[in-house]
Amino acid sequence: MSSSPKSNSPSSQAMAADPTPRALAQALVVVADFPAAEAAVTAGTDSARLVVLAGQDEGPAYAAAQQGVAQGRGPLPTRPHQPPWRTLVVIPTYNEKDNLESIVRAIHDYLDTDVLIVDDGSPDGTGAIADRLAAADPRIHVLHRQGKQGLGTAYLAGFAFAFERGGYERVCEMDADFSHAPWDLPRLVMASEHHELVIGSRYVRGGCTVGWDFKRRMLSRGANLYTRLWLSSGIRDNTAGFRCFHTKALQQLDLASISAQGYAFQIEMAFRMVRAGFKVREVPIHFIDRQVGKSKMDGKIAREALLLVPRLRGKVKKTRR
Ligand SMILES: Nc1nc2c(ncn2[C@@H]2O[C@H](COP(=O)(O)OP(=O)(O)O)[C@@H](O)[C@H]2O)c(=O)[nH]1
Ligand SMILES: [Mg+2]
Repeated sequence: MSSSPKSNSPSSQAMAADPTPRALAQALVVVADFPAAEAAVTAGTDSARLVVLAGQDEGPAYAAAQQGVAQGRGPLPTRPHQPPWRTLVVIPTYNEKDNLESIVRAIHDYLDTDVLIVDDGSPDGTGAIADRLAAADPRIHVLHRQGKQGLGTAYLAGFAFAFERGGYERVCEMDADFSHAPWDLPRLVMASEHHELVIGSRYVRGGCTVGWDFKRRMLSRGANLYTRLWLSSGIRDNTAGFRCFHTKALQQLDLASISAQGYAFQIEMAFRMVRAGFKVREVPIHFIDRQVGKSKMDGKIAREALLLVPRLRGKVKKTRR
C-alpha cells in the first residue's frame, strides 16, 4: 500500500455531489495505513477528518467515518482497530462524571483494548459510573483509591496493575476529558513497534493546542522550554499526558523512586526513559481543551515541576543498554 494520501477516495465523489465550501472544508482524507496517517498529520491534516483504512474496505470505511463525524464522534472506523500488542489504557479520573462513560465508549469505538480507570474517590460519583462500566464489559477495570492523591501515583498504580495482571505488552496514558482524541489512540499505539515510548505531541510539526487561553498556552510552552533547557533530552513535548509505553521498558525503570505528581511526573517519566536508553518517538496530535468539567491544574503543580526539573539530571542516572 502506498504511504501517501489517496486521491481517488470517495471524498471526491462527495464533493462532486455537494460542492459547497462547507462540504469541501469538511471533506475527509483517506490514507492507507497508520504511517501514512502520521505523515498526513505532520503535513497539516487534522486527524479528526482522517480515514485510516488499515485493512478496512474504502467505501464502507469512508461511510462510517462520515457518519461518525456527522454525529460528533469523529472519523469512526467500521470496526475498532485491533492492536498487534495486548494493550491497557490507563485513565486517571477525578470528578469526570460527565466524561467517563463517553470517553470509554469512544476508546472502544476506535481500539479494541483493555481500559483501567483509576479513580480517587471522586465526590461527583465518577467511581460508581466506573463500576457500572466495568460490570458490563470484561475489558474495563477499576481501581478505587481513597481521596485525591495526584496524577503521578494514579499512573504508578495503573502500571502496577498492568505488571500484576501480566500479559499487557503496552500501557497507555490518556486523560478522561477528550483533550486526547480517541481517534488518535490507534495511531499512538501503532507507532510503538520500535519505540519504547510514544508521545502524542503538541510541539512537533503538525501538532497544536486548540482552545487554550494565552496564559495556559504560555504555561505549557514555558514548562517545555524550561525542561528542554535543563535536560536537553531531545523531547519537545515533555509534559504531554497522552503516551504509549512498552510494559517491559516500564518494568526496568526504578518507579519506586518517583515522587512527582503533576506535569513533573510526565517530565520525569520521559527523562527516565531516555536515560535508561530507550527510544522515544513523538507523533503530532491536536490537543483540544476540555469541553466538560474542570481542569485540576494549579499553581502547586507548576511549582513542583519548576523545582524538580533542575534536580533530575543528578537524580536519574544513565544506564547502558
Ligand atoms: N485519579 C486521579 N486523577 C486525576 C487527578 N488529578 C487529575 N486527574 C485526572 O487526570 C486527567 C488530566 O487532568 P486535567 O485536570 O484534565 O489536567 P489538564 O489537562 O492539565 O488541565 C483527567 O482525566 C483528570 O480527571 C488525581 O489527583 N487523581
Ligand atoms: Mg485536561
